[in-house]
Amino acid sequence: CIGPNCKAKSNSVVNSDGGVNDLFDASAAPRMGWGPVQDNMLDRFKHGSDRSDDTTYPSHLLMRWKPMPPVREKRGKHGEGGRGVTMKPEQEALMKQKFKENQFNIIASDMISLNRSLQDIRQGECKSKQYPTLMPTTSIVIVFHNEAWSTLLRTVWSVINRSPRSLLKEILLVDDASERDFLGKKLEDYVATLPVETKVLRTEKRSGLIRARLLGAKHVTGQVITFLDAHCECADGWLEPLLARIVLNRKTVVCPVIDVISDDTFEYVTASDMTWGGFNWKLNFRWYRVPQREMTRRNQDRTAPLRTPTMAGGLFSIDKDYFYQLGSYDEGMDIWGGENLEMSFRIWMCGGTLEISPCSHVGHVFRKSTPYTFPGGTSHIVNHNNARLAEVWMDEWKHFYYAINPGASNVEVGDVSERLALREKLKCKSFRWYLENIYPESQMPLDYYYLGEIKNVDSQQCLDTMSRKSGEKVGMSYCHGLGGNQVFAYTKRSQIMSDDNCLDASNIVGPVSLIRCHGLEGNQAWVYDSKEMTIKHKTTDQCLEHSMSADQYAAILNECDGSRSQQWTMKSNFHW
Ligand code: LR7
Ligand code: MN
Repeated sequence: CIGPNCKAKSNSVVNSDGGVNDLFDASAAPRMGWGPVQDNMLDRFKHGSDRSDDTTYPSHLLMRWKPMPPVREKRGKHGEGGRGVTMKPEQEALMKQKFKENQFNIIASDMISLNRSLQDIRQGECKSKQYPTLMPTTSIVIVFHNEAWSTLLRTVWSVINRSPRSLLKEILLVDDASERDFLGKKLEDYVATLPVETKVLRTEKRSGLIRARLLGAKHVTGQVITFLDAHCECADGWLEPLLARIVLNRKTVVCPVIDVISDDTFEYVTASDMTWGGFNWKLNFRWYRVPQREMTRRNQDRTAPLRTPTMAGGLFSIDKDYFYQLGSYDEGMDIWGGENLEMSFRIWMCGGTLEISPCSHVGHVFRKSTPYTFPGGTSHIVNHNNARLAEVWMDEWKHFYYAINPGASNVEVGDVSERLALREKLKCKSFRWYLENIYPESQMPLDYYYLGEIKNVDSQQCLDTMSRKSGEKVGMSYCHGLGGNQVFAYTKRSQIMSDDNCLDASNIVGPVSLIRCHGLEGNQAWVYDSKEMTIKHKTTDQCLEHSMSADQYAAILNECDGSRSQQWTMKSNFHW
């Protein structure tokens, strides 16, 4: 992620503890030669499922395949086995200077073979999993704008080297109006020499990644579309687990675990398989820890597919017909952002399933900022895309987005009538259904009394997060009436929250703080009495007070005394 407020994925290591195999045994699958299979042969693939027929994969579209042998380590070369590159001190200056061009260390990347080997980092159980003998083919779609040569081609080679050849229909590289010479004819000449059919498509003008992907999808001749970013490395056995889920249910969209390729050394670092995708009020995609609830559903099996509320957006496989049936992408979205949550909500609300397959691993170079331009301005574009997503899919919860990000209420959303018609046509469920059934852990409160500013009657100042982090005290400041840091929700679970932080009085003396909401009441439970205008802390029965004496910018807890400094209004003076 490179958007505003982006936090790069943290490095962590996979623990390998296994469980029961979720996929069926391929030895039980029908044995036959190449070519079409009969419908009844596929019945074997469906046992134990309660799917309706439109999720069944058409059997004549399936292929036999065999796994690829691992890429051998090239001795003495840089970065082999996924190791990082150590730079000589005299290279540092040049490295720093060139870092800006891609927002990663291009010198390190250029030192590493396009065919470099990686450690087989899969959990033990994954290595012995059996996949269906017959699976659909896939086309790989990689969009890019001004990507570096070595990262782009290493992505391509990792696909070629680690995907079963009979399942790999073609690779489509979509150049989104890059301005780098080597991405022109040189790239076309190079791909002509590759052992797998690879095409370069070009958008006429800068289209953004969403429309570039749509152009790529149009040219796909395989059965499944697999999207990748242009700076990835696919690990051993990455493709089979993705396609296997789609054979079982055509309406499953599957993501790999996204490992971290260091933007500095290009070391390949395994990511945790215990994280899934969520989002916050600002509609940023975020990684969160997989809750116990989902582990229970998976029988504690860490190799079983993980149902994730949202996906990061760049790396996933989807059946081609399902992609279009589901409404592909919103063409009104520009450059970068929003399409990942838009598609995630759409998949779940309209009858599909979104998963992460813990046995599939693909590395991605996570960058701390964006190297390319956003014509029209980064925040304008991201706000525009997110507003479209909020207007079409989020029902009343769109207000949380506009409240915390007031800049978005003024951007032009454009015409969303086609997307609303799509939601109607597909008979999609409500956002409430999504929050209740798919993402109850979300920080979007299901039921709430109030969303707006909380103003002290005495000082006429407002509670303000001051953009502080979890654990710090809540601020008080002049009520600006713009929302943002002064927006709080008072929920039916008695929380007073701003995004994922809750007003918390764990310090009985001293200022009240903002701490990550835990949903367990305790120090985070408050009762607003609209007659007395008090905000009472449930467990201590004390009142929230704007203290002018000790620290005039702090809110504290004190014995309730009916004073004006303990009176608060929850009245919105702004419109979203
Ligand atoms: O105008 C553009 N045209 C493009 O073709 C802008 C970008 N692109 C290409 C770009 O070259 C790259 O290949 O689009 C791809 C994604 O852009 P990145 O790599 O600059 O951004 P990112 O890695 O932060 O993108 C993440 O969020 C995006 C939101 O729109 C997309 O969903 C990306 O696919 C997504 N990447 C991933 O999910 C990989 C894991 C990152 C995380 C979290
Ligand atoms: Mn990327």
